[in-house]
Amino acid sequence: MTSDLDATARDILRANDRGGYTIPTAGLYPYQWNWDSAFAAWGFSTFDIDRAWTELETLFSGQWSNGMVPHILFHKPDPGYFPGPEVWQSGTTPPTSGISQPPVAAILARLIHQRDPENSRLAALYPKLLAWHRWWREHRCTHGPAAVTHPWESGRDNCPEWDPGMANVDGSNVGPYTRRDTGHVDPSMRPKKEDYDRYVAILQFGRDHGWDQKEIVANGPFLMADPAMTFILIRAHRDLAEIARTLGEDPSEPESWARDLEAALPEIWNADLHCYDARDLRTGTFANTLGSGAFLAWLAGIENGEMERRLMACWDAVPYGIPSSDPKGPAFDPRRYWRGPTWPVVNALIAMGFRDAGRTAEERRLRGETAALITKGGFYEYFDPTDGTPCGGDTFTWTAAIWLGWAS
Ligand code: 9WN
Repeated sequence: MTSDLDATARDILRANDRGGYTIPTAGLYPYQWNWDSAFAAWGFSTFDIDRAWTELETLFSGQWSNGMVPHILFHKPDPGYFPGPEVWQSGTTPPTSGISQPPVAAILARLIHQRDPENSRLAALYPKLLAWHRWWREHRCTHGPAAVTHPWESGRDNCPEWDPGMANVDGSNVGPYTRRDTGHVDPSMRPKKEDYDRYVAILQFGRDHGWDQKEIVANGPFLMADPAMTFILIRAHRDLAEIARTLGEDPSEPESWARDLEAALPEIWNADLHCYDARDLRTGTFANTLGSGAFLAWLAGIENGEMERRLMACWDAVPYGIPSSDPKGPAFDPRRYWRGPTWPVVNALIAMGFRDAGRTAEERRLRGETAALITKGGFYEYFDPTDGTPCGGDTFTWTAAIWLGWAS
């Protein structure tokens, strides 16, 4: 059984390979996405190490001169996705989006290198990773914790954490546009029209200001501190420092960036919620909602008893995986994208934290629940955590990749 699924997972990665880069799934997502691609590389590393490094190299071929690695690389035009390159207008080659996505590449590059101790390809990537991490430091960590300037930058598009920031975005003047996502999958499982109007409005602000990072952070319509991004960055900075040591480079910069983010954690601790929470940096208000971002504390090695009791109660409320929002909270919607479903890819990141903290029982439980979802439902994008129903896109690259790298 397991070996059949291993073979299917490898077939999915090969079928989604467009020559040097992997699309998340045909139809719905026809381009190269940033964090999907880093997971794809991890999946490839289990059976084709050369292809794994190539995936990361192609991702960094889209790096901007300011160090940012964009969230989408538009290698070849495809009318099946909105918003495409003509909307973003990056002015770069290849054309890209104008925002970034969770920087998991250093975390996964380190795991890939453990399978391939030869240093040359990691060494070539290292300065590019360092430049990207410096971009995060200079343009997204100016308020202390890591911030996102667009819900798409977080990778968790419509999660309830973004509701207070989105409430202040005016989406009424964006002009006509045609969504493509709702033609590929069930619209009731996707973000709503009012969400998309605001996504487009935030995009238009960045584009109309020539993707000037200082202007976007100072005056853009959306700026929220993100616990998930903060925890991912802490872990990624530390892993980058380890990579530096392996290569005989100086690890002190990424080490100090990780320490500074740890020192900023009290700013996103919500004492009423008993866990880390997103915070609107324009108004100072907390989102007051428990989401999967809070669970990524373990990925950064952050623990405390109060948080643990709260998070475990949230997990115990569903049979399948970590829900993307609290099943007992008012926003919970078990099949609507990031407002309740469980995501194998996020479970894999949380499990890395469990493993490193020596929490073998929790790691085993999360792996078992994630494997059950895939075994019963297939390699879908995400799942209903209450009954395991598969949702979103099928033959999904990162679900196949985490199966090969972790869940199998
Ligand atoms: C916008 C590709 C991406 C993931 C994100 C996920 C979704 C895009 C969309 O798909 O976002 O970037 O159009 O909905 O939220 O995490 O990287 O799989």
